Amino acid sequence: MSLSPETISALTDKVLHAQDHAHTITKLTDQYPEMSNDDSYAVQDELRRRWLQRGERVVGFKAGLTSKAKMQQMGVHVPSFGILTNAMARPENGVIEIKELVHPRVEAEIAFVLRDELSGNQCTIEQVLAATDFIIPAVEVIDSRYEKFKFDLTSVIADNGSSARYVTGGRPLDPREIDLRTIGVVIEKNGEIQTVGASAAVLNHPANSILLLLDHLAARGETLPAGSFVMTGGITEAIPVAAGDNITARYQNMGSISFRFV
Ligand code: OOG
Ligand code: MG
Repeated sequence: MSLSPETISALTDKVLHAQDHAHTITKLTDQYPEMSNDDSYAVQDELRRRWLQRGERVVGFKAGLTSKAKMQQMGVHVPSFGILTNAMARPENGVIEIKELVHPRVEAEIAFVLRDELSGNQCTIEQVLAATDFIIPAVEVIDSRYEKFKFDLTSVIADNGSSARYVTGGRPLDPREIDLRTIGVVIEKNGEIQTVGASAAVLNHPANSILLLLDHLAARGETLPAGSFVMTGGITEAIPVAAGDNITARYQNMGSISFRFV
């Protein structure tokens, strides 16, 4: 950590204002080049405190930048983690207000819901699957608060990994019933295919995102509580959206998720 608690608090104010009021800010590392990833996770801690204070509930976490497509699109080659609250959730077949966002993009992910707590940095994929209640399709709407959607790892962590909205839906599955590496996904915008992928794109197996998240949490003395909802990262590159766009993400054997931007 290189920044003082006062600076972390001021940076949290800045990020939270941009998130709440849908405006851009310059990269935090432009102002504080010495800022570290630990400083940025301290900003996330402070964001979490503010959200809890105003009555939001933490429902889980997201891993991001976990596929080659996403790393190449963003020019950042190390995964990041973020916090998810109930206020970011939107219903399947519902609408998402574009005016609440800066320059949103959508990405299709596999999400896990845990039945049991997971902790420590020694877990295996088998342990993750045994602790999982179900997996479910999730479309994340990311919305960087940084100008032109351009950032470095330290800055994007402080913006909670560009988290903005997410929509779950389709068909939940027992992760032991299918091969988690070969789930195909198709993203359509207004009926036209935008991109296709398979779930192995996420670190060879989406449960590897959970293992990285557990390492991250263990290093901070935290665990992944029972009931956690975890999004494992975009399988393909993210697709820009505008008002009027209809989005459908189709998952092999897991149904589909649709919603609309207004
Ligand atoms: C960072 C968040 C990445 C994912 O699934 O890869 C992410 C970004 O691309 O803005 O959520
Ligand atoms: Mg994502």
